[in-house]
Amino acid sequence: MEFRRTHYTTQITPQMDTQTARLAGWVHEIRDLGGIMFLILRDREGLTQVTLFKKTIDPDVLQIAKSLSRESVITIEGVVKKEPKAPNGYELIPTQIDILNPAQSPLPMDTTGKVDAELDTRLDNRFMDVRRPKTQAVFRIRHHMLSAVRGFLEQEGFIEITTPKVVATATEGGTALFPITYFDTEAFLNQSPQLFKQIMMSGGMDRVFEIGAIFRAEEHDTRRHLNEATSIDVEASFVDHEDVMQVLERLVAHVYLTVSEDAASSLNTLGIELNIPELPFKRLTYDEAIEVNNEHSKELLEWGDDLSTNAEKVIGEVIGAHYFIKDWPTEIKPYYTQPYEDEPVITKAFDLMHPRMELSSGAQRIHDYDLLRKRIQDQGLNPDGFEFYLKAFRYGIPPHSGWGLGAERLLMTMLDVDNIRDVVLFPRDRKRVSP
Ligand code: AMO
Repeated sequence: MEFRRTHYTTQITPQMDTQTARLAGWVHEIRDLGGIMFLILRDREGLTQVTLFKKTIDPDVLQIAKSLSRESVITIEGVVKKEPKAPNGYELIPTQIDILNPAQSPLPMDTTGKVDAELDTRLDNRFMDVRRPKTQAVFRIRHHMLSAVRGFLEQEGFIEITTPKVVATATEGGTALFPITYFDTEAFLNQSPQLFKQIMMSGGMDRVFEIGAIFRAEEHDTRRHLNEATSIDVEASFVDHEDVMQVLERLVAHVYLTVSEDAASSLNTLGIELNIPELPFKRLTYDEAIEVNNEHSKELLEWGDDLSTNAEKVIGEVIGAHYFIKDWPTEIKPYYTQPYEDEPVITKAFDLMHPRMELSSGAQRIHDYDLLRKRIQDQGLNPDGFEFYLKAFRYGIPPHSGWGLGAERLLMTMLDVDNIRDVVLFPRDRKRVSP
């Protein structure tokens, strides 16, 4: 039996009335109503109603149809019939059904969306969960989102790089590392491509980006943290933090617009209409953010405090749209951020916020070797471990700036998804390393 993709129809329209079509896919549902039987076939384009009139159908075809179990993989050849009452305005009257691979029963979970499954059941059976049109829509949108990111950055002159995920040192002081055994030495899973993307600025690559995994060994169990996340990282030379903030806000707006056009049918499956964020995003200084919090919240913050989850929520509600918080206290931002020359207690760092959560952090970076070495020491880190990085600062590195944007957070806020695990195929969290 042949089953090459080219042999099958991918899109049937009512205009194909009376023509022969061949479909390949999964048995989504079977409804036997006595004189008539409906078989709903699911393929990458969606659902097709296959109608078997028991009086006129070939008995062999009927027998196969009756033997089908849900989620079996089949091919169907039949005649397209315009039928205004069918979901897509047509139905298929089968002349042949072949079973390519029967599915066992009972199924580990329902694929029709009629029976709700717990998140854990869905994640344990992700292969089957992705067969659900709504789940699949999320991952199709994720594809379009990443493709829009690549398209935008390429247009802006950025070059895509890939950097090691197995490393010898921590990048982001403050967040925990996953140690691994690397032959006869200890290594770690990288928390961020930060050091490598900065080294590339010394390499004269000027504008680079990476879309890759970052690993954070924090033990949180929240709806917006993963232990393995996807970061969209950007670094550019001869620009300051304000310049890369503009790149970032334009990227976000571009992604929303492109996804709304390119992923229209998946958005439709989810019943979502995207509102394209308006530019420019509001910019609050850290001081203003603290003020907004203290005006609207019972949990008061003092200068120098990091913003709590509650503060993010309070400020997010007041602003009601994407916004930046910039000019942070130097002490609570990583060693590589550039303090203001005239007021070094404040640094040229920013966060991009969605009303629900932080989406991105970035900064102008220190490019002066001595200052960078000192800042590493000030934060209680040993500069010797950073020699491979510091070396790139001794032989001519331009002023540069960049940011890291959480791909999952961008997607979950765009689609108003509650739990970050719903926008990752195989999430890694405190309790889950499989599948
Ligand atoms: P930061 O640590 O703020 O900055 O990370 C950048 C963005 O990555 C996402 N993110 C996460 N998403 C899900 N689960 C996590 N555990 C998680 N950790 C981070 C967030 C966050 O805003 N090197 C800097 C970036 C830079 O300055 O270029 C960095 O890693 O959306």
